[in-house]
Amino acid sequence: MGALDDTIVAVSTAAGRAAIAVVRLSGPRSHDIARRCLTRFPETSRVAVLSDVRDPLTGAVVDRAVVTRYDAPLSFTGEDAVEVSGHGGLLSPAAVTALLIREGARQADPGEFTRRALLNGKLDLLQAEAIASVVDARTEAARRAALHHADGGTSRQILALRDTIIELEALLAYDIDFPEEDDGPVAPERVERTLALARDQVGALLRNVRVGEVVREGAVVVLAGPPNAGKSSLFNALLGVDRAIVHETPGTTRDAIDAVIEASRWPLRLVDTAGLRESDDDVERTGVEVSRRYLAGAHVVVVCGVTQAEIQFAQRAIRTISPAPQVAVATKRDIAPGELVAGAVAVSAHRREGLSALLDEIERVLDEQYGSLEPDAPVLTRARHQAALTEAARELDAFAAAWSSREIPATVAAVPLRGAVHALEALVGVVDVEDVLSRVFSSFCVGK
Ligand SMILES: Nc1nc2c(ncn2[C@@H]2O[C@H](COP(=O)(O)OP(=O)(O)OP(=O)(O)O)[C@@H](O)[C@H]2O)c(=O)[nH]1
Ligand SMILES: [Mg+2]
Repeated sequence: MGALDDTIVAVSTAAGRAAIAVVRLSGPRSHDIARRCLTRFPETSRVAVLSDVRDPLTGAVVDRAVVTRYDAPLSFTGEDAVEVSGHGGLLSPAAVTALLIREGARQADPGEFTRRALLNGKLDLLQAEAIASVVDARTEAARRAALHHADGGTSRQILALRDTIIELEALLAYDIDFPEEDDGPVAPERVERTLALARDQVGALLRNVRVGEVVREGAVVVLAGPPNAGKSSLFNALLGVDRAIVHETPGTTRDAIDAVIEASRWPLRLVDTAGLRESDDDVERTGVEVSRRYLAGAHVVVVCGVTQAEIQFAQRAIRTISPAPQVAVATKRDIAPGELVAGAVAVSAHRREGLSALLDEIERVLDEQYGSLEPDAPVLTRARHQAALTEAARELDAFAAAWSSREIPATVAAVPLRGAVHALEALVGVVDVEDVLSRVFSSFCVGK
């Protein structure tokens, strides 16, 4: 990763056929370089002008673009910057970029713009990651959670937790400084109260990591049951399009297919699977194996069947494969209307009946498992977040054990608290975390 004193350039929009492509230039020489290659350069910051992009050596016009100038520190990166919004497609943005590189800019590494924003104090690490997450979000809930990070809300909550732990350290330090007083100047209950508060906060954040996975990928909702139960028909009905093949022949579905739908609160990744049964057909057997794998990783299993006996048999069989909570569904209610199946949601894929009742039930089960999804809760989604919070929780546990034994001097007992503070600071990125940065930014897109 280059130094901050060079000027970087990259196409910030996706490659391909498009009306506009934005070429971004950032760094101390960005204005100079752009000025040389443009017939008109904006005179003031944050003002756009229409200009030709022209090769200063040959005089050839490379593109026509709307150019915006940004003066440090009022830019995304905090540096002098220029955005050239020219024609899209594969050739124009590449030609503009090549010209700017020839004139002294350097091709940016993935995420390098955001990295500079971070190093210039425009963002913290959680916010920087959140920007990538907003771009990558595949579910509405993931997008909302990422926006909350990007806005700094999550960072503030984590820093508040860090402050609680620092307060704890301060209480202990006070205790250490005045040991001669009988019970110490700080009531032990006060230390314990603050510790309990910190542990609660870490616990709540850690629980949200589990939710985070679900929010990012969608809760895996596997439709399972015997062949011909109407699973693929239900999958299509819930999706609103015919994706899965439906046929009267049992054993139609061989491969699992999935699709994400937005229910009212949770994003759901519906998976249609092969009907569970012993089969002599190799392909079908492989399909059943795939079903088993999906079942093992399911958050909720929707157990489909036409009769009570069929559903119960499938429920028992699935319980041996998957610990996930089950929602029983009695299918094809249009042809078996009289037959009520106790405890099952009645649906008809053909008539599109019972579908919202089924979605409600799935969401109720998810609420029960993960707590209801609040739009503004700090949802941490990455393995890095989980590792840092687990570390903080472990350090707090270590302190709690040392403190409650009362045999260890407060100075020594307090050591793990520093560890907890460091873990949280690394999470938000307020300390020097060069290696963390490199890992985080390696997954960014170029031009971001
Ligand atoms: N009347 C009625 N028939 C249905 C309904 N849902 C499915 N069927 C019929 O039941 C048969 C099997 O449906 P599928 O959706 O392919 O069943 P499946 O569970 O995916 O079957 P496999 O993939 O073979 O395991 C087809 O002939 C469907 O038209 C329904 O709601 N009402
Ligand atoms: Mg099927």
